[in-house]
Amino acid sequence: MPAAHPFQTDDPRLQPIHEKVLGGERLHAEDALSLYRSGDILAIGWMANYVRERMHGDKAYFNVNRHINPTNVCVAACRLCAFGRKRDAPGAYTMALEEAFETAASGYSEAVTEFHIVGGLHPDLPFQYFLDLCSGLKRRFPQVHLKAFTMVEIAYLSKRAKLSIRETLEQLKASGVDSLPGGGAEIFADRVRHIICDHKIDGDQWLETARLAHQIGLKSNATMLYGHVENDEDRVDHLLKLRALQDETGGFQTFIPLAFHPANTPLQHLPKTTGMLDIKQIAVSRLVLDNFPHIKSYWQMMTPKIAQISLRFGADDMDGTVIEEKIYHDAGATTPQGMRREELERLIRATGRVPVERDTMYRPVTRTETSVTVAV
Ligand code: V47
Repeated sequence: MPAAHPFQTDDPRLQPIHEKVLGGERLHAEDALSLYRSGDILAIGWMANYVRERMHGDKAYFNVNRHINPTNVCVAACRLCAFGRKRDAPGAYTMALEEAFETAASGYSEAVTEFHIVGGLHPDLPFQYFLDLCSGLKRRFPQVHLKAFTMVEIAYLSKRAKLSIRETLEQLKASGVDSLPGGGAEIFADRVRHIICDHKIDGDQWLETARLAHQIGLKSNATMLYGHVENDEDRVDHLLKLRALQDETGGFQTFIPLAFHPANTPLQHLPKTTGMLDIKQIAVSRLVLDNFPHIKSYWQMMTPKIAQISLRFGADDMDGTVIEEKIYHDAGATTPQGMRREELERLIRATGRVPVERDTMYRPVTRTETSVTVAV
């Protein structure tokens, strides 16, 4: 059983939570609020680590993936974002399909197992472009998993194509989409959404789109963007809504808390998140989302150092090699735009965990000099 060291805290609010955690009992909204309001990060981390080790032992997952952002042209103009551009603005780009296939192929020497594909809400690109993108990638790279399009993009594409969300998802699935990434969830509360992403689908629509994806057999991830204008109650509300949907569908694989990077956004007057909040957010996520198999500490946005420490505070996954990250780098991230597999493994080993290369479905991947095999 995990955690040989005794649990200690001088914060009386944490004692009853500790008892629930040991007994495998579900935490409620007030418990989650107490966790956010306590300064005892070691006690919170102890509990999150206990749960993490109960679920995954010493395994720490990563994958070898490539990001493809086919366009940064976006009609939404979210205040949280430094990536999107209006069609004619300097720096706006849209990849021709051949360009997207070439992008996919570059860096392929690492034998990626996943393409993570997200982009702006383009006012003119037809739905067929996205179907052709996916079917073309599948034809060229049949063994690579396509984790493509956030709930926000799905809802937008369905409007553009004049199809229901279900039909949109079904057509994308038939063209090669294997699962959906977790972006666009931000914070579900309307008050916050009006400030940071006024033109996006609302929280209920995000959840409904995820529900429909899960119903047709597409797994997805979920994210939460924190560290801007939200408060503790908003974060708790967000986590509990995700937990409730997961009870219903079981379709979420991984939860990824994303720290807000203010640089180059209309919210650049806001301060960056602190290390304390980043680590606490990982731990609270692990404790509250008891039905999510995985908590990812995305090194690109957490920094490799914080992501590494989070493997002892509730996270069991660091995401991947992430060749060519753009969204955070446009928002001032100073992390590298990719990391080699050996470096990720070194960071994980230094925490005393065992690195496990996984595919998107968390099946172990075995590599030799000449082959990549996924255990089924
Ligand atoms: O939805 C945008 C966020 C998300 C900023 O599913 C910003 O495996 C911080 O969802 N500062 C996209 N965050 C990234 C994402 C993701 C990343 C890694 C793995 C997975 C997965 C999903 O990035 C957006 C938004 O929430 N974002 N701008 C910014 N300035």
